[in-house]
Amino acid sequence: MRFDIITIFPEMFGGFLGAGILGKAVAKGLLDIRIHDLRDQAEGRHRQVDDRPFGGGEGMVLMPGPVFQAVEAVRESAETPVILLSPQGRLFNSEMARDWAGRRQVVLICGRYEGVDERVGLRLASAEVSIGDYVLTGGEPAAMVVVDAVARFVPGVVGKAASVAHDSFAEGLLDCPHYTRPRVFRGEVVPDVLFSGDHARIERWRRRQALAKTLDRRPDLVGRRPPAAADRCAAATSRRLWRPSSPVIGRPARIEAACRRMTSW
Ligand code: 9D3
Repeated sequence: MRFDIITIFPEMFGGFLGAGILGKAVAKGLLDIRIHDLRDQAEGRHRQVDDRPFGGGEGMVLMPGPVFQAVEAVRESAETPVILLSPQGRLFNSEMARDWAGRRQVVLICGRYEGVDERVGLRLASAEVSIGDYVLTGGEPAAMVVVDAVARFVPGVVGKAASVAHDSFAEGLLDCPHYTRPRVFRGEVVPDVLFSGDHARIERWRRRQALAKTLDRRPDLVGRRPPAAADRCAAATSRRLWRPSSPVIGRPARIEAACRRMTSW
């Protein structure tokens, strides 16, 4: 799969592409990640890619010309998703990552300054995406986040050990706690159940911990996921907050109430 990233700071991507799981995938030829300097598309002696906003105001706006040129020079087909990274975008999520991982090519445009000419988002990009409610200095770190999350869904990029299908967001829950040696660390002990050798009990414990952590920290995730018998069971065995017969989905108010009542399991 091929990524084309359009940026005015190509040097930011060096370390990101050279190391770790992504570096290995690039070396194996599973990913082809190309960085393009927007200034290569600029005209004139000053290689200008930004200008002052019409109507007045602070800062500079990326001009549409160089951005359109850059995208049109790299896109292989009209089907290629063209993603504008911007604070005004829709929130990036796992479904978008999975969708884009199924494409031959994805083009990413990194925003900067006070913004990008509106016609880029309107007529060139197929999606405008933000990675969260915090202000970055530019779209480059956001592009790295998107590439990383998309790449994980490309077959062969992630090994069995970190199996994509079993990952927490795929199941709609946060991960359960993990422990390793030593058994006692600075007075904190590893839960006994993990030494019981009873794999069914350990699985139930992990499931319940994952559910408890999710309800505590990310109740928004619980409302979205499909009902699973195992979770109704786990919930019922811990505090009877939910009866085994009560469907988990479609009742956000009920889930909210359960979350508020629950402090610990
Ligand atoms: C003055 C108003 N600001 C908009 C909130 C201007 C502005 C701030 C930061 C314009 C661009 C940026 C740079 N950020 C991104 O390009 C960006 C971003 C982000 O800041 N947060 C979360 N996701 C993203 S994706 C691209």
